[in-house]
Amino acid sequence: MRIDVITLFPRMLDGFLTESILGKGIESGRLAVNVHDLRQWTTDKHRTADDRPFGGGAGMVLKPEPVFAAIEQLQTPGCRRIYLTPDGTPLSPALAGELSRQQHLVLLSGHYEGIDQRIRDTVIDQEVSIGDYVLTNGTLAAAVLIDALARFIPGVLGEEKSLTTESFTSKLLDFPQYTRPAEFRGMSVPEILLSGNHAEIEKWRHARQVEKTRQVRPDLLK
Ligand code: 6GU
Repeated sequence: MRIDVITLFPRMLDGFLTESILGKGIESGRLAVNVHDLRQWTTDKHRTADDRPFGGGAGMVLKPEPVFAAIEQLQTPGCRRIYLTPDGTPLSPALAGELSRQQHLVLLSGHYEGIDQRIRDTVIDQEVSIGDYVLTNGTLAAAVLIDALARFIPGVLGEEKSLTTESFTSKLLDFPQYTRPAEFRGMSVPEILLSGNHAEIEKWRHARQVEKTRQVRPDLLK
């Protein structure tokens, strides 16, 4: 899968793309992420990518010219062009899974008060939000989207089976995990986990999941 990110803050993604599970997916060639500085498509000497909004108001708005030029250069037939914005469709596991099956995504990160509406009307296919809070720009949201969908690309997550047992694919929150030592500062690991009785362990874990979900996210049980 190929992903192109267009942003005013390309360096925000540096560490994110080289570390951890995602870095391995990129190394293995299953995922290729290219980060582009929007300013490379500006044409004036100040490299202006934004301007004040018509009609007045606070903040700055991304200008159409560099964004159209960027998307027109990077897009391929059949690719999905996505704008990250707090007024987009909420990101869900289903959406992350669907996007992970695309061949090519172009992700546009906006900033400040937004982007010229003509961009959204013409060269954007889908608008995605990562939650009901506002970030200063969409670059971290693009990172979140990439991370969420990379987990659905076969071979990117080390162990395939962790996908199916984790939170939200099952609609239950996770059970508690423990590792060595069995006793730490007077706190013991629950006896059942040391018993080797896998049927009983499964039962215990499921009960903890239901208990945790009822406490923290009762809406998921409805
Ligand atoms: Cl996609 N962008 C910004 N700027 N803020 C957000 C967001 C996106 N999703 C939630 N908050």
